[in-house]
Amino acid sequence: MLRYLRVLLAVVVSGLLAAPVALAADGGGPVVLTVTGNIAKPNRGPVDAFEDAVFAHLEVKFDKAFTFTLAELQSLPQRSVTVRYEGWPREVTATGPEIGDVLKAAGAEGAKILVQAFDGYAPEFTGDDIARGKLILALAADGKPLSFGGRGPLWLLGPPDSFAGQEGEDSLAFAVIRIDVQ
Ligand SMILES: Nc1nc2c(c(=O)[nH]1)N[C@H]1C(S)=C(S)[C@@H](COP(=O)(O)O)O[C@H]1N2
Ligand SMILES: [Mo]
Repeated sequence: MLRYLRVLLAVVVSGLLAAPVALAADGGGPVVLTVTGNIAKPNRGPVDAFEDAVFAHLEVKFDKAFTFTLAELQSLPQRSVTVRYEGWPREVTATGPEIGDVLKAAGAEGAKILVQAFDGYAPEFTGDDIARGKLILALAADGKPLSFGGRGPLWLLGPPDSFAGQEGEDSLAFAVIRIDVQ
């Protein structure tokens, strides 16, 4: 009987401990970025019409992808961009991983890089644009994490010469949810 109780106690305790450990192992939070297209090491399967409601709404289709949580993006080398585009009330210093480093971590390679936002806005870049190494996926600005409903949680940002033919802040998408590489 005592032995039975001890086993029962062990099962209950391990059950209590299991949940937080699992959360830490996946990066500690929800997925904030999905990289699709030509990726070498996918960590998830095809778009699911029910679970992936926003992708389904935007008519996004993929059969494999590589996902990042915010913590995983924070664990990549962080870069800063200080910029003030026309019409902004002040200069902004934003930090986050360089987009090339994000693609490298996802094992993504290609000449056509589409950065898609929550509202469907989806500017396209070339491999040469990315190779300039000037575009970051900002996670924070002026020391504060970017919010959903604000410019976050991920904001594509760079100085005025970040990519070929750049005109001001055109193509600098806020609320980025997906990068597709072809
Ligand atoms: N998600 C998203 N990001 C976007 C856009 C958009 O429509 N959706 N418009 C772009 C364009 S064309 C410009 S000029 C700037 C406008 O940003 P502002 O609010 O700082 O003027 O955001 C860019 N990022
Ligand atoms: Mo614009």
